[in-house]
Amino acid sequence: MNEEKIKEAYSRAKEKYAKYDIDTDEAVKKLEDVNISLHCWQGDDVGGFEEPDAELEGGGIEATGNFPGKARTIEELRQDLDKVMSLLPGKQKLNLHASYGDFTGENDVNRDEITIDNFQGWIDWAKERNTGIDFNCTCFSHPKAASGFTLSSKDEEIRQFWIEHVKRCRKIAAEMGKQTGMTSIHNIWVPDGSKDNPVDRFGHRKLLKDSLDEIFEEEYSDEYMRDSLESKLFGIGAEAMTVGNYDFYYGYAIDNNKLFCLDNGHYHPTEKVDDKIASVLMYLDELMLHLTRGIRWDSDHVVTFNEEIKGILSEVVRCGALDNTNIGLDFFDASINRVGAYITGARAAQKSLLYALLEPSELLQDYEENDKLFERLFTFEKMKGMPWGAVWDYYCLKNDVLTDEEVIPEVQNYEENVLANR
Ligand code: RNT
Ligand code: ZN
Repeated sequence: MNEEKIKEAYSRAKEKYAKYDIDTDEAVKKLEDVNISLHCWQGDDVGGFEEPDAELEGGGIEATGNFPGKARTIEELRQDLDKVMSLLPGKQKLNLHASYGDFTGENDVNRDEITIDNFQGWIDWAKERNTGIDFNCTCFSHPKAASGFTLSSKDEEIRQFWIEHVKRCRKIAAEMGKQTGMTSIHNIWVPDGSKDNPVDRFGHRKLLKDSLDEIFEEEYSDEYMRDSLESKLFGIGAEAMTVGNYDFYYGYAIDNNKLFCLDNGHYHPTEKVDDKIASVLMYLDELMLHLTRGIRWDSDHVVTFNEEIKGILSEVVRCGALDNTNIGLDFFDASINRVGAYITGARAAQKSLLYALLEPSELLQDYEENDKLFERLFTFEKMKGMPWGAVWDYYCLKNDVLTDEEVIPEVQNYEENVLANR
């Protein structure tokens, strides 16, 4: 598509949206300011770079597929992430898991011994790219997570091991924030749960609470790092109880002024995250999102431009919470080109946000308040046919990245010249 055509289509779209009092330039500007946190774990199917290679076990999460060319080393992952970022408009930061540090040579330490030395390379990488890093402790895929319990384990030695790990991760996150000049969100998700009905839910939840209390004793400047807590309904092998369920972490976050992480794969299938946003914002002033796509279960398929993601991001915009929402991606598909998966999912999230920013909010609210509910419904439908795609193309052009039309050959090229040689 040539520049002139994109601009022409954009100016027609701009006119159309103006009829609804929507300023497309303004929407594009807002979109440009949003930083998407790009999860490292799509690059290698949640494997990480520890020695020996950790199996994705004990976590109730599963990457399926064996498409060739996955990143096997930090260098390969960085190469892929650079490619991905070059194909994304707007801003991105990195969302790193602790298992993705540098564990070579002297840095080959266990998770309760990690230090900034394991991550300085990533910090330097981020600094060179003028961006920041969000961080995650890795409390799965490890022999000490094999029982299915980590921070809520009744085995005191195991519990202390994970407490130490998470404490160190928070310290590393603070250092990441300090060095990059961008706050690092440290997200805690633990797989703890049981396959069948336990008798002592209370005991495990009390242990998780005690562990968190101990972990958070050390305070870091908000400017450097903030804590986020991610709940879950169930996982494979933890069907009957997840210790850190919604009620648990929501209560804990409110009590302790922590961020709450909403992963849209972590709820009952008919329970929607968009409906939770305004409620959570009544009590907490900052959110973390894990955008994903579950098919029949928390399968973590690549995010697409669908009703669910549009709904979540529309709520964020409607609540005026864009500035205090951290948008992270959380999917991992090993059955397709992984760089292509990143680009598809990240662009889908950005498109959904653009779509949300192009909503005729005043008109819709007016209909709602005047009981004109057919009109509200029809307007939602009408907006689907509006030329948001022309605004998206213009956004790509303005950010000097390829339009959707040009993405496939570029990714195929990368597959042929880089991924196929791995
Ligand atoms: C698992 C959680 C968690 C993980 C990452 C790898 O169900 O969604 O966020 O996907 O930590
Ligand atoms: Zn998640």
